[in-house]
Amino acid sequence: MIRHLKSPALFAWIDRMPALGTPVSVRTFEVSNPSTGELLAELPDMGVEETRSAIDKAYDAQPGWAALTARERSDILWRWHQLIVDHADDLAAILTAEMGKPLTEAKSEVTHAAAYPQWYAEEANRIYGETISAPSTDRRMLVIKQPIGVVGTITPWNFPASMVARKISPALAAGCTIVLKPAEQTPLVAGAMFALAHQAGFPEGVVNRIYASEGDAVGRELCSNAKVRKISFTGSTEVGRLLMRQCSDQIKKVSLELGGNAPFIVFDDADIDAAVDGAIQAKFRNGGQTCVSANRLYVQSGVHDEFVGKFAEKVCQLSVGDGFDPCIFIGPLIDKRALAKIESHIADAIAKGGIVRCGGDRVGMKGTLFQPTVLTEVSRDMTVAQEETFGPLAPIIRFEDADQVVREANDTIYGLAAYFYASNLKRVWRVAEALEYGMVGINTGRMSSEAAPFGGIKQSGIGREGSRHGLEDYLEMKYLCMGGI
Ligand code: TXE
Repeated sequence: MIRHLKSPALFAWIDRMPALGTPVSVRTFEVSNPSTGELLAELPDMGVEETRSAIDKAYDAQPGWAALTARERSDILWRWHQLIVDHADDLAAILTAEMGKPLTEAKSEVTHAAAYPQWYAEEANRIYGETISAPSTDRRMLVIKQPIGVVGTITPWNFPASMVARKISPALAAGCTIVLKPAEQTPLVAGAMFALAHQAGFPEGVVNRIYASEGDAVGRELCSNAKVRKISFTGSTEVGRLLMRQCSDQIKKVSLELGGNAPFIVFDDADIDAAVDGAIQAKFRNGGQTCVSANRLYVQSGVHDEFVGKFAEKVCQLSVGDGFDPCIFIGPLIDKRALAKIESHIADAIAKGGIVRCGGDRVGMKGTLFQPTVLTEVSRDMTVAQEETFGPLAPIIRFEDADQVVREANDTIYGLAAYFYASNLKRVWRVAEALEYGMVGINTGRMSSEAAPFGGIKQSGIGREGSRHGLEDYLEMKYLCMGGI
């Protein structure tokens, strides 16, 4: 069913599905390979009842999990990390089969995923409170940190392994228990990661999952059930807004990692070859289907033609195809809707004067393969400059004025990631500080790391994932004051 799987046992949990959720829905949904359309698995389509039952289990298990020592929680996270590393090849093969990304990219995603339980196994031992100098001698005042409780998490399809690890590792390290619903397009690698978590020894009820063909019913239950104390979501801004509204009745905490519209600015003092390579990384990694994908490439007039020439030449050589083909750089788009979106962005740009420098078409009629595409003469009124394309399309906008370009780059509802290439130190500092984004890549097209706080401002989200800041998002602060001393 899935090619190149060394250990089919990693897939065996699918056969055991009926035993995992109670009660089990009689409805099912299909998971297929977006490159070929091949059916990979059929999973039970769970709903409100199964979600409620998973929440109950997580709720009952939470006090016991929080009562373990940090070292005990850490040891289990370490084992999970090691199991992910040991099964990296198989996890990558499952990921490529259901999502389509090239196998080498899938492998590096799994390695990245494994880094989160490792990082938070260490961080679990560093949850500190504080003591406060009391204003009177008969008092003692301090702050302690405690786990929030049950966390409901919903993950997307674009990084189906690392999103699971990035969300649940800090929650588990903090002493929270979780209920997770992976994206309907990519539940298989998430299921395999859970099978390994089970093997690692998380106690019954600590890690719970729900498989569903859509997010609406499960999401509503997670938001409205009072036993869930926090929602952590990665996906579209539209669904993030909806979840926030649904959480408002109970003032439930939310962490949201939503859409972006990342500018990638090349100033005239940049190293152009480095900027070309950085732009290829920032634009075409994961076929452009990342929330930090360079969505608008601004290139200063003096270096515009040189940049466009070198960039288009390299982009034309990026091969597209089945993720299992070792020669390809870009896999398929996730579905037909994504294909329609990229085509409509290109058509709109051409109608308004945009020029296709390379690509611009589908590859074959089966599946959802699309050529890596470079558009020039792009202007701000084009949809491609306003909306996240989420595909292998690089629109290039020429600019003259360095101050004006920063204002334009900031003129969006989003604020997740921005990139720029420059060498003048004064410019580097000024631009880095002026960009209204949660993350800024300076002379690099790649910046995700378990050691760094990932997240956005404005309508790109709330909260941070990764680093010590990611752990704080799963802890409540409690002030203790003792009198009569
Ligand atoms: O996202 P959705 P989609 C952006 C990107 C992309 C667009 C649409 O621009 O083109 O969103 O992608 C669950 N209640 N990003 O449609 O719908 C769903 O089941 C609760 C950015 O895939 O937000 C899945 O698990 N949950 C991004 C998850 O939300 C609901 C990653 C994401 O699906 C729900 C993906 C509901 N009503 C897309 N509706 C990023 N930030 O990296 C859906 N879901």
